[in-house]
Amino acid sequence: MRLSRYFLPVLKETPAEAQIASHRLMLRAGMIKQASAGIYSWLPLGFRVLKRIEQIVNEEQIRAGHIPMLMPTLQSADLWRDSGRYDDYGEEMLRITDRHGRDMLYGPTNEELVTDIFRSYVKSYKDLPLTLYHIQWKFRDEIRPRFGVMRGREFLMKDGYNFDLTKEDALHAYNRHLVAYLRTYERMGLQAIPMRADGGPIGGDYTHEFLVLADTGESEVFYDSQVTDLTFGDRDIDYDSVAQCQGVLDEFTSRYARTDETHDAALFDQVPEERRRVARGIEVGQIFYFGTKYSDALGATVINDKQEQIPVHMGSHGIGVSRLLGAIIEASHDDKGIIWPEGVTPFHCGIVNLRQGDAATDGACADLYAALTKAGLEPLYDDRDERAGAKFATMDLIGLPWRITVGPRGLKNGVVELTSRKTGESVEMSAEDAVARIVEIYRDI
Ligand code: 5CA
Repeated sequence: MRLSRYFLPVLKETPAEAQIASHRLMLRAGMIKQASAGIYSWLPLGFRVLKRIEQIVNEEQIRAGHIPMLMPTLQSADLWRDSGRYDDYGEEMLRITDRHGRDMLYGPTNEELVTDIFRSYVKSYKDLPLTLYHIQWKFRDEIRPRFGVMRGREFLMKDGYNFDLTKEDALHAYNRHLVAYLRTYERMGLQAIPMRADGGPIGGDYTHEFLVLADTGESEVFYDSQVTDLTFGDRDIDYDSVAQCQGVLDEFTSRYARTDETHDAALFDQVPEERRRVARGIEVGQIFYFGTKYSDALGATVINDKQEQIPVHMGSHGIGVSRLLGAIIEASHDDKGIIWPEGVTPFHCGIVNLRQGDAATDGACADLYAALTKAGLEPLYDDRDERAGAKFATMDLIGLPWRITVGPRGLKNGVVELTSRKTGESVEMSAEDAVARIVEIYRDI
């Protein structure tokens, strides 16, 4: 993409309404624009990152054997009356009446709808296990939407639902989700720690939240510092292996790590004092096992091998897709702007032309652009007629991990400059080497 033809409305001023870095930077980098309280338009740069995050979530869900689909945002109130949640959900639910006077709602989550789909088609234990998921907009009429996409009213969520014959099978599905989530967050450059939590309006008493540690997080968390040493890395997991998935769950959840809702001071005291931590975190996902709560209420049963009709065991599993942008920026920025991890960056690298209009630099930039594009990468080429300082400031603000700077002086010596946004380090090399280096960096991402 050429910046001169793109739509990147960066702001010079720091927006007064933004209290935390990620919100400020998303506004300044022209990623989002508030449409009304807690509701945002995703401008092209923000939309790109959102799509990358969705793609990683999709890839990891499919790898775990979960099946993508799409359910609507608007739902009929009837199903929610059957489950008993129509009244329970309270004022957070946006209720709508259609022209025929029918009660509708903008879905805050999808347990009812997916259970209805399940009960309409699945009749036999032979069709289990089954996990369906979608990535869809949700609406929760939060009393205090704040921090930009972090606590929105309209937000994008991946929500998945497992249907299993037995509790053991459903717990395997739970563990599978935990593994898939660990992989998902790590690919985004995040450490998200599973912590025992509370079921809230979704229900169930077996649930973990995934928290990214950050001073600006809304949740208070208590943990054994050893949990921060754990990484999933590139281990190969067989998602069908009950033992392997259970092993990962045990490894990642055996040390004390809880949100304030389930914090147990007596248990926490058993952690050696030098390892006890009290901090804040951003909840980027949550997994639940809630047994037969919805299948009992909505009649989701299957016939087992003894010809008995039994309710299925279920769980639901959510990732805050739009919230993740905020969480990633909170975890990765400096005073100049965002520092995107390579896994989610909106463009793979920037190209800065220091003398726009000069035949040699224009030509070298065009060649670089073509070579990167040919290699399957998406560069953002700043071809505007601007001062170098302004171009660098824009690149630093929008946070592309790599920048290639092309100027007349370097070209005379046959070199361009490759700069890491993270370390600020610059290395001179030939344009071909710079392309090869970038290709190499993104090879396994
Ligand atoms: N049905 C279950 C799991 S599919 C569910 O709704 N879980 S949840 O309530 O925990 O939401 C899943 C994730 O969505 C949360 O972990 C959080 O990351 C994100 N989320 C929840 N509320 C908001 C909000 N108001 N703004 C942005 N993200 C949110």
